[in-house]
Amino acid sequence: PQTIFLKDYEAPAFAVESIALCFDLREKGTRVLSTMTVVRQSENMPNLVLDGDPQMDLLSIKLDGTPLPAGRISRAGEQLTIKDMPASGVLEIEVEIEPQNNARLEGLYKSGGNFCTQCEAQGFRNITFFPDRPDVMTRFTVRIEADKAAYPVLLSNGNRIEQGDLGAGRHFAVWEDPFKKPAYLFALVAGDLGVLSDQFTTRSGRTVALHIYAKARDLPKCQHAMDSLKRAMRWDEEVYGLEYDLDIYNIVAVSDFNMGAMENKSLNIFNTKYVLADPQIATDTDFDNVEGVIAHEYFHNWTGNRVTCRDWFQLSLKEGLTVFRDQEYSADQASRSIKRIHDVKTLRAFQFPEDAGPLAHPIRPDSYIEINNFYTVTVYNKGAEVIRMMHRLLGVEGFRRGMDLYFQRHDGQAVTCDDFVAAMEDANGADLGQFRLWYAQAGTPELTIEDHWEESTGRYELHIKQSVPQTPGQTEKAPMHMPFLLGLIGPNGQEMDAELVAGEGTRHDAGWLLHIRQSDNRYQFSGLGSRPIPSLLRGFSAPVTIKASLNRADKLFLTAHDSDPFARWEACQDVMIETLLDLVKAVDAGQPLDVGQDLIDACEKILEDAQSDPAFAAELMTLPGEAYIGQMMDVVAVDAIHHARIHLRHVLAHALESHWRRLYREMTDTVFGLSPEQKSRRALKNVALIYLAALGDNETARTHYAQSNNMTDRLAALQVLVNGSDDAARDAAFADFYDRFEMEDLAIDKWFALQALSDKPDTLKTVRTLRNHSAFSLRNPNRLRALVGSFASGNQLRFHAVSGEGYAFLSDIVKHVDQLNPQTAARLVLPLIRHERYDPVRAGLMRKQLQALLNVDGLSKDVYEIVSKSLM
Ligand code: B3K
Ligand code: ZN
Repeated sequence: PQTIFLKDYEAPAFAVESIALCFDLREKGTRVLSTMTVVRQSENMPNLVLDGDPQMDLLSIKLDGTPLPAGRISRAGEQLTIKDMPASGVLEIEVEIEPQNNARLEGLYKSGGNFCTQCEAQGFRNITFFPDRPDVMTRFTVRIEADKAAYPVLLSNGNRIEQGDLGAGRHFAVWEDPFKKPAYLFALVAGDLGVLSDQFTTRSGRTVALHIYAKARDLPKCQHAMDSLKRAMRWDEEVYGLEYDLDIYNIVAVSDFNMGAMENKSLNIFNTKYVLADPQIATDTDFDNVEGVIAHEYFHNWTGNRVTCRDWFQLSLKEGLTVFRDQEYSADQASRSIKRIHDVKTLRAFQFPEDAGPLAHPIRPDSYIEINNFYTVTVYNKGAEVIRMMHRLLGVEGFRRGMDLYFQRHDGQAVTCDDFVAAMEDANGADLGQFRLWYAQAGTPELTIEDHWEESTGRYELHIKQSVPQTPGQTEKAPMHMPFLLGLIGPNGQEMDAELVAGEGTRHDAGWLLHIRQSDNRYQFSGLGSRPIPSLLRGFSAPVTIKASLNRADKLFLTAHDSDPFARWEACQDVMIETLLDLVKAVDAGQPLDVGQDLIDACEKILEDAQSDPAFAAELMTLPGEAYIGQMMDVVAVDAIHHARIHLRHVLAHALESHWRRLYREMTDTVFGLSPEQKSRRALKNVALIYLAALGDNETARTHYAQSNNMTDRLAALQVLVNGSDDAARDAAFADFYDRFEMEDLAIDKWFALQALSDKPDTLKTVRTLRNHSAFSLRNPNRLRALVGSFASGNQLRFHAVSGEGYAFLSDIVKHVDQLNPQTAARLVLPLIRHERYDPVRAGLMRKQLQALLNVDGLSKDVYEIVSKSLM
């Protein structure tokens, strides 16, 4: 397969002024007629090159009304070349495609009997021949013809300008999008769908009709998405002054979808997982995720659609920025600190390993084989951290000035990450020259921090060294520019007054904002009456790892006293990690396991104060996950990590038993509700449940399940039961759950996932059995992720069983899925690629499966790229 390089970018040779598409939707063989006006942009390129799936059946092609002779066209691979194209002309191309057989879920395909599309990144070329690149923007008019009974709803982008009957049971609709857009934002839906409708009045007084389409039986579950949409529309007006720009906003929920959702202009297509929510089928976390993704896709209307990417290497231009915007939106809805903790956990759990592994790439990659492989946590979440750092460096108002200038300059254009940074610089008179390295260098920077207190002078010095690790293809790294938020805390827990006498930084309401620019940075503070305890990297102000000389007592002091909630949580997690790593060593050495009374005391304090912010206490008391503990080790000690973690939980359960029993009682509400306070109490109650189960108390989980009236509680009980010793209770609960939710795909996904996540020794056997369950399908990405994804990426203990059977199971699934849906197969294979982190036996078994995959005939370039890079 061919590698595409950023350095080879060339502007398009032809522009497309407009395109009219006509879809004749059929059960077998759909015809698409496209009529486009093409205009030459560059004199020295006589040929017009269009992209198109090699499988696509080209029925006819005309230029200015005359069929093109065979000699004028040639087809090779994904390209159709029209030789000696005049300076402008009208091309008419008719193709036949087979959406009914499209298991890749890219282009036009069927889901639940309905037609829908997914065109980002390069799905439009499966629909017709077109310059399928984001810098070719054009005006779309779309006519859809279909059977009226089977597909009463016909949707595309923009406004519906015509509709009517065609006779013979068929009907049509014509949609026109007044905005120019790249082909990746094209969308079409034809189906039998119900609709929930509402409206929104923009601040300039325009009325926008809002519609959420879903299967009729799911409409009652769409209200939360609708409410979220309206809140997001208001938020973007208030925070960025950005209004919606069309009269209609449509969302369609489909159950077969490779990703979460897609921001097609005025016709978002969503995975049902991020639309449907009611307390019976969705957990509190699901509610939050729906709200976040609805907001994300809405925010893309400006950051993505009005201003789009010049080429796919610039993907973070829209994704990093839009993730940052949705994170901030969610932070404004309930708890800012908990949102930050969750976002950092995601970054550490998924992006840090990616950045330290064989697929490490900068947020603006230099090359790719398959662009779908670059919709990564690096491009999205590290991309959002990079935006967040600019927000921090320029301040709220400075950032807003930069955004305003960005839209003023680039509305309607396809631009680059550099254009974004330039707007931020020019609006603020700032120099982000060194900062731009974040776009080019991969790898998570490592900070090593030492401090020095001089009693006699009252001076405190912080010495921060940074190094950026080597990553594939990047051996030389330069130091980066980053904001480092620091607090200096006195013995009474108060922020200390001080003066910065050496080093670059400013006072900030949340502490000191230090600038790190060099490999070696020194900051000196004077005017201190006693040694401060440093609160480091408050709010996680840069996406880095830290090694600091803080001792355990300092960290526990911060756990109790830091006024920055993120730093408090971080200090507590740090002590837990330290404890867990000691326990791992003790397990391995067969020594007695000691937790340390100081940690128990700190936890007791947390539980005593838990009432004031139950969700925060729940976060503090949630132990770091097994995979994250593994990241802290040179070689992942799969089994010892599991034992150490169980042990720590057991100790904290016993030592604090009376608190757990009290909180379990106090946090139980009689009436269910979704207010932030009620969700917060539920979170702590369900953490208490986990600790009570660790006491060997099976009864509480059984009762918890039986009495639950919502999915959050029900799932919490199942999670405990699936790992517990009470097999009868577990089987009864799982059987009850299945019967109760048999018709609810999203709930059944949870049923598959929970069983795959069990720490029981026979989990792989269960997973194999579930693979043959009648409700399992290799064609549905949600189901695959629920069973296979959960097992391979969420169950370190059982997936990494030293027998290698977990690896063999995964590679077999990947091989089968790849023949249907390469994009999803390439994601499923990821848990195999970090073999260098495991002991030689496991690493060898992992490589053996990767090698076997490489030898598969007809392997997709998606899987090929991931697997081959992981073996380099
Ligand atoms: N932009 C889409 C992702 C499309 C995925 C293509 N493989 C979703 C989003 O980030 O909003
Ligand atoms: Zn996005």
